[in-house]
Amino acid sequence: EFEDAGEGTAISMMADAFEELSDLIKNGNKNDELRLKVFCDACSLVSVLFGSLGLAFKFAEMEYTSKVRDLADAAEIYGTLSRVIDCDVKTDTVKSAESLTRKLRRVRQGLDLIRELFQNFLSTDDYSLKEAASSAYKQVCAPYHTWAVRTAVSAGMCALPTRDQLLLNLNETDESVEIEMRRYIKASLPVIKYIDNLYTARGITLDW
Ligand code: 1PZ
Repeated sequence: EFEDAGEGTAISMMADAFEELSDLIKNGNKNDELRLKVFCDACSLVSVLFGSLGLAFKFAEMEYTSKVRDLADAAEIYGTLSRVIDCDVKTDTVKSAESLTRKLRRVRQGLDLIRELFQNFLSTDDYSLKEAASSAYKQVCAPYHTWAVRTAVSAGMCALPTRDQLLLNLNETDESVEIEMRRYIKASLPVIKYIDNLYTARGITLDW
């Protein structure tokens, strides 16, 4: 399903992009300077994963990609992630329905969901994709979702492919997927922490 474009598999491209982001954060981004454009480019690579999950997660894909797109569209105006939040703080719209700071928070939750899912997936061969995904969702996103959304997601989980089918869809083997997932897990953590810090440094809690 996923076409190998000659630059590696979907997961390896995601891992590459997040390693670059985490390097940027480590080297000289101490002053909140991560560029929104660079961040959104990395986040949009995640969309390729959705194609490997089947139709049940079409709505999750649309939800995630539209938020990344809205952030990307604002990249020229705002420049950096920190400016987005500063502007919403100023206008008191941090948590407002269509605010970019809210969209950034949701995209961050998506990145964390994938990290948790990969971690579960690798923790034991006996874990089905459905179990790995359900438990990741329960931990990372469910607390912030409405009952209706949680119900739809748990219905969708039943339609997830098997482990083996997922590997086929992603063009990975047991060995290669472990390497790539571990790279993403390691590289996404500093990025997630960096985003969380942008909020907490401005006195915004992370309980939403
Ligand atoms: C192999 C991977 C299997 C993973 C399956 C995970 C399924 C997660 C499904 C999430 C569905 C979200 C549906 C809509 C949620 C919205 O209510 C919220 C709040 O939006 P707001 O009110 O702020 O406008 N939206 C979100 O939380 C953003 C969506 C994040 C989900 C991204 C998932 C990305 C990872 C999928 C792996 C490919």
